[in-house]
Amino acid sequence: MDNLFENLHAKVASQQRITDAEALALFESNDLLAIGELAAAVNEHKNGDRVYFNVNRHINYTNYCVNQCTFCAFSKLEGDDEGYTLALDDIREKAQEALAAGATEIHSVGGLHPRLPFEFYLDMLRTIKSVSPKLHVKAFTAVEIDYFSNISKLSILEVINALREAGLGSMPGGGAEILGKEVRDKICPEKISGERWLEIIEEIHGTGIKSNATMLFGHLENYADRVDHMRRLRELQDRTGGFQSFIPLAFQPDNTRVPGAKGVGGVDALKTLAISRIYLDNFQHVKAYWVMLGLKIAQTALCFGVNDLDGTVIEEQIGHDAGADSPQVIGKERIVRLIRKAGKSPVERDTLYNELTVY
Ligand code: V47
Ligand code: SF4
Repeated sequence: MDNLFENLHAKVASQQRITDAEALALFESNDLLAIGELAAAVNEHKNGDRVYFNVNRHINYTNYCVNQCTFCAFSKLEGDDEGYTLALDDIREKAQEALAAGATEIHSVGGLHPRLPFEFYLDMLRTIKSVSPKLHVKAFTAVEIDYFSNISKLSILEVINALREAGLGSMPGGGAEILGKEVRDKICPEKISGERWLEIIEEIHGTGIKSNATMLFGHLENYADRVDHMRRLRELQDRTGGFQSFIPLAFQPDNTRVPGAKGVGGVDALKTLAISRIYLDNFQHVKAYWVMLGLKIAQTALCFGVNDLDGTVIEEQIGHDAGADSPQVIGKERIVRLIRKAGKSPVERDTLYNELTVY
């Protein structure tokens, strides 16, 4: 073992945080197995051999979006034949199906629709909760919260409070992309800045609402951009403690407009997941989103420090529009089997990581 890994093993064993320079050195190392071993040790200490999943359904209520992020194959402009907006009745039906299939969570995000009023989003939450108050609604990103504030002329806090009253339970981690300005200006110039994303999330955490954090990787960013992204999240988490899990999202290049982007190989995916586990010492969970990673890499990631396999999903659109070749849905039994075959103990959780069934 060379010096880097010796030092880092000693550091993580004594609960010390690794530096940005050390994270960068890990990205530049080709010793994937040593990185994985370190990440697995960190995760073992935090979560033992438990690997979480939940039973959820995605509802992407509209794909119309006033932004045109270059990495996004999901968004459509008005007039496009492939554009859609779900009616409240459709949303109710999808929530009923989810409930009947044993879902505990509805994960709902969409584009920034040019004309829907803020009231639509409140009605959507009320509709889902009317199906069952037990369904946890994890919805909207900081990008949408900022947009709702613009269209409703309410403050961020007023928007959050109105959403919460209508049934919002927590928030997913989308919209973070790469927080640094140079890359962000190239991949999503119309989106709120990285600083604004962090500011809104800080306000959300201040109200007691939990969220996740994502990082979209494998497009135009370099390793230093990834470390800078994670540093900003680690600093915010030090202040709020409001992030539940970190989810590195592997970029899917089909039908997108990112010049020269080729998508993410298995080595880069595993390395990125593992390094995030080592670096983000104040995040309890690192999630492998199998929709973007594929099931095989997502399962392998469980030996590289990852302790969450996301959910059963159902009807995912954002990654599949961009060419993800993973299934649209996988059943609970399959997730349990994948986790067991990785030598771990599957645990079904709810959105807030309360344990529901230990297998
Ligand atoms: O913010 C868009 C990403 C995100 C592409 O919090 C793409 O539990 C890859 O945030 N290739 C939305 N990614 C998805 C998301 C998410 C997913 C699963 C779980 C959770 C959670 C959150 O999808 C967007 C964007 O970063 N995205 N286009 C693409 N071509
Ligand atoms: Fe719109 Fe979100 Fe797609 Fe960007 S990533 S174009 S904000 S739907």
